[in-house]
Amino acid sequence: MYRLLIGQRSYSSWSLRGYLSFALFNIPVTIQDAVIYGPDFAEQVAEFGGGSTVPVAATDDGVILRDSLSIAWHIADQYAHKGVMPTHPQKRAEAQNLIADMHAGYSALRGDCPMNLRNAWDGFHPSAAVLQDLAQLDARLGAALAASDGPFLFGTPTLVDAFYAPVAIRIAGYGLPVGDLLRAYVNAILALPALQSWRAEGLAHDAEVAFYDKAPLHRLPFPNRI
Ligand SMILES: N[C@@H](CCC(=O)N[C@@H](CS)C(=O)NCC(=O)O)C(=O)O
Repeated sequence: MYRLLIGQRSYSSWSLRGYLSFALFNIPVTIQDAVIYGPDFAEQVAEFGGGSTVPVAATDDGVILRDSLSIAWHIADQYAHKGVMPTHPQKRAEAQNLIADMHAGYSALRGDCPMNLRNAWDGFHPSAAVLQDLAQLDARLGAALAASDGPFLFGTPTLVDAFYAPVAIRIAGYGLPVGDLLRAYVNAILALPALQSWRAEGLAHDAEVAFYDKAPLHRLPFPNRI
């Protein structure tokens, strides 16, 4: 049985990736909540066996996974039979490339458009660097979606979708310009029951954090589809 330490569901994009790495494949996991930047955060993460960030996953027999990427690797190793990654060698290599892209890159998009499942924002103007990230996303995710015919990057949900769900949320929340294939993908991600229940829990329990407020942009309800 797995335990997973996460930050606030409304805001913690890496926690969401960790959670979906279990939930998309119905792998049982018990969630423990931490408040990022709260007074006990560092202690909670250390007690759980992590480093300094969430998510952290643990098993009763002493396995500790202290990064979203190591969680994904572990799931790919242990649950291959659940179709968590493509098996065709070229598709699998591209799936690994896409996960690596997400873990290491898209820093302008991540920095300028923090994930926020509580509100959307009207009138956001992406910088040139964000537009460059979006162009790369359109090209790389668009190629995967065209090859698989959707609705997910490799047809059925895989770990790659766990990694890109927070990007779909940013596209929806900041009204970012993307092509038709990516728009349809955003809607497929927003309709995932695992994401909807995650969002509902966050709305019910998370306190609003001022850092994520994009005023003077106009606040809108977060959309169910774009
Ligand atoms: N490389 C880490 C990044 C995780 C990360 O930055 N998590 C954020 C929450 S979304 C965090 O814990 N921030 C707290 C901090 O940096 O002190 C991973 O992929 O797991």
